[in-house]
Amino acid sequence: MRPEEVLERLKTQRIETPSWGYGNSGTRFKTFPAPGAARNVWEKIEDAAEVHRLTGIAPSIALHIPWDRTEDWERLKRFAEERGLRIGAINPNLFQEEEYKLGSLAHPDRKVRDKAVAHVLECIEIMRATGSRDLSLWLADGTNYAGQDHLRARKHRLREALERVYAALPAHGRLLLEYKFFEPGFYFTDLSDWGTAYAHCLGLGERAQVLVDLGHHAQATNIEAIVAFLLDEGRLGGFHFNARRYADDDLIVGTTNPFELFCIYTELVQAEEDPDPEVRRTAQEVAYMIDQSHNIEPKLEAMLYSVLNCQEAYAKALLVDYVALHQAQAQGAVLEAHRILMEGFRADVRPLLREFREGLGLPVDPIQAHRNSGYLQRVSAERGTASAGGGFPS
Ligand code: PSV
Ligand code: MN
Ligand code: MN
Repeated sequence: MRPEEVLERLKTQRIETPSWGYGNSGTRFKTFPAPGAARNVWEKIEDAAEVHRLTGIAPSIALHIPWDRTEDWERLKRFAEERGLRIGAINPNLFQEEEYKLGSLAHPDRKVRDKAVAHVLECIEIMRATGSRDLSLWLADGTNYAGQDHLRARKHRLREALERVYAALPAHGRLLLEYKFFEPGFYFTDLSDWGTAYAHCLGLGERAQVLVDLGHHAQATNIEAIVAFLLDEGRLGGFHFNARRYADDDLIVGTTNPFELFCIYTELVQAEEDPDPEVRRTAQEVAYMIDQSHNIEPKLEAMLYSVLNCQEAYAKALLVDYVALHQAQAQGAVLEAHRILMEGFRADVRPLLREFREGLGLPVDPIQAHRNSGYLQRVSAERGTASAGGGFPS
């Protein structure tokens, strides 16, 4: 693709940032409090707006219920809109209540399953008020011991609960089903891989789609192949971008995994240009979201860095000569095909991205602009340093 076309395509890119990335969050060992970290959903929206102001491509924020609370969701929506933001995916929390010891939607006791479904239905009401399209569901459901529960019974309970959730979605709402290969159940996980999530989505209906979190795979899993398959089947709903060395590390996307991120984007670019309109439509509707937990790094810089890494990966993927690539593939020219792909990865897109930002009146170096802006000093003075103790934010 020519550089002018790349610049046009870059204008269409969108990355959603997560509210939980702006508050104090960390590991289960310790959360280090950060001066100026957002203390509530209003401050998280202010921070997300700052990331969007500096990058121009992060116009929405995902919420996590009940970590994010308000009595007035309409007001929150307006508050976001006044700052150029939209409320994005709503994430129910089905893992922090005492009752969920044996699971939530797959729990053996119907009363607990009903409680979990009721919470998700409450989140669907919030979606209506905030105008959110996506309900993003990750379950901590699983077991620790062989024989602890009946695996097929759990599958049936989960499906039944998901059917109740799916039936309650707003007309154009989507259910994004997230899988993770282990944790907190170490013997068995109810939604452990993309195939399980995909099978449930097929059983539910078209608006149930799979969410791919980069941290939720075993080492050496080929995530771009999963992405390609789901795109082709019309079931790739969205991403949770992050980086992992071991498992669900939730580090800044593109730090340890820039090549993985690039390869994922090459699949998306090819799908955006596919002759099949269904594949193109699936690619256009993918929700690109970040799911990171910043503990030792400055939170806004971490988020800026993540968004910019996605932008860089997309720009590189756009530069690949796919016509030549497909020709080489058809000829079985193994290393020529590889070389053509690598031309994109090796391209230095920094001058192009500077041009892109200049063209839109954005700072050419958003991280430096943030450091110079005085934003962190101002919010640190206003918000102070909130105490933080445990792993997950409360
Ligand atoms: C837990 O693994 C997790 O990191 C999932 O990725 C969710 O998306 C996220 O927490 C927020 O609930
Ligand atoms: Mn996730
Ligand atoms: Mn995770």
